[in-house]
Amino acid sequence: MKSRQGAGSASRLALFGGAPAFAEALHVGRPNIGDRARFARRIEVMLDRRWLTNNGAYVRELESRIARLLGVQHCVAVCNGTTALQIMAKACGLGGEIIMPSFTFVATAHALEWQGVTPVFCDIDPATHNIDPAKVEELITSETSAILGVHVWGRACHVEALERVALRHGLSLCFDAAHAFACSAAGRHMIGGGGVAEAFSFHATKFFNTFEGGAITTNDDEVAARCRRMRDFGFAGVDRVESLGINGKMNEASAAMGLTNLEALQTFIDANERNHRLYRSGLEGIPGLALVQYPQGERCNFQYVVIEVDESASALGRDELQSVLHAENVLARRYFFPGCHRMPPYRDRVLRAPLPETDRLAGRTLALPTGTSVTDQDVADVCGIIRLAVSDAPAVKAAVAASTAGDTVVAP
Ligand code: T4K
Repeated sequence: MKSRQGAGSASRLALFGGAPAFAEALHVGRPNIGDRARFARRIEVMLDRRWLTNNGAYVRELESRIARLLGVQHCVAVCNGTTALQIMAKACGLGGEIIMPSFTFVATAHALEWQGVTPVFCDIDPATHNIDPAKVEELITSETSAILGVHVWGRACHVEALERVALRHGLSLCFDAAHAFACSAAGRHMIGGGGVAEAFSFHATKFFNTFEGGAITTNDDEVAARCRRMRDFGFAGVDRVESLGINGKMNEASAAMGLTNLEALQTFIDANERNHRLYRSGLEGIPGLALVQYPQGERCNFQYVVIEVDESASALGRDELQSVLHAENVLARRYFFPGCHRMPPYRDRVLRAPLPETDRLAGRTLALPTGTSVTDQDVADVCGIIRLAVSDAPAVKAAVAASTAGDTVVAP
């Protein structure tokens, strides 16, 4: 790998025709994997038991361990985070319109829209990247049934402020906690027990994964019972269907992965925290670059390393920086660009209120590789590439424009 240390000409960047810094792609979402031997043993046991899905022993064990970890009464494991959101919404009786942020992965909106509930997009607080409670109220109509907060990057929403708005208007409050497994809110409570219910994703790219998977957590016995029924076609017993349902069950291989990864949870968090710390020092002082920080005094999973690029100070836009990194085989991602409200089918609708902060942020954020497969040297190299690119921003800008237009890229 070529040296990235020190100031120098950006001509060393792969953008100008050199070899990429990374021979293999450095991904943002490489899965964390716990002890393989323990996982393999669990799979053997599962095969011997010949019980592969439908509320198996591993699923039940995983649910009770997660409930204990999060300090919540009920955990209902399901096949993915999107289904968790859908079952949660249905089990909580949400309909009509739901107020939610646009600055989130599109699954949050799709999960609602898919079942005929209309997402109404609310702007975010630029300081937290989360839904702005002060802006929720002006979006409420007689059709509104709920507020759906998203704990973006695992940083808790302003739960109490949202609770106050929900209470004032008789709305339900639920959360998309896809990013927030093992994180706390307000320094005390683990995320999972907020609002009526919360929905988690355990997708392969999440720091804790069950291949595909997710869960709904709640302290409400009725909601939990409905979620259990609904994930299993509405069955409440053999041959006894009590409600509408779907197939949202988690299988035993996924639960075995979950149990194995739970045992390694702290190792994953430590690796993420270390990477985050290394990025913080590696990116320090680069003009126009701000690393999203995690709140002191909270439990955090540090699973996203996100930078905000302020082009007026860096002289390089977020997309240009992404082009530089991609040329080096660093597959940084523009989470969450361009915001749900600018994607089909939502983009053809009239917004109830403008979303200036969402638009601004969606043009500035870039997620960088982290996780247990990312080494200290990888982080140092990624930081070196970014520093080099910003140090010679005008030349890099011109080169990105030329390569986009299909022209010859001229080294500075
Ligand atoms: N709510 C929120 C707030 C969410 O962020 C998500 C999902 C959901 C709800 C829905 O939960 P799920 O239904 O997905 O459980 C990824 C994930 O697929 C998605 O789960 C996640 N959020 C979102 C933020 O990121 P993509 O489209 O970026 O995935 P993809 O395939 O491009 O993978 C990302 C990176 O990870 C790539 O560089 C490739 C790498 N990768 C991926 C997989 C699957 C690996 O290295 N190994 C792998 O096995 O959405």
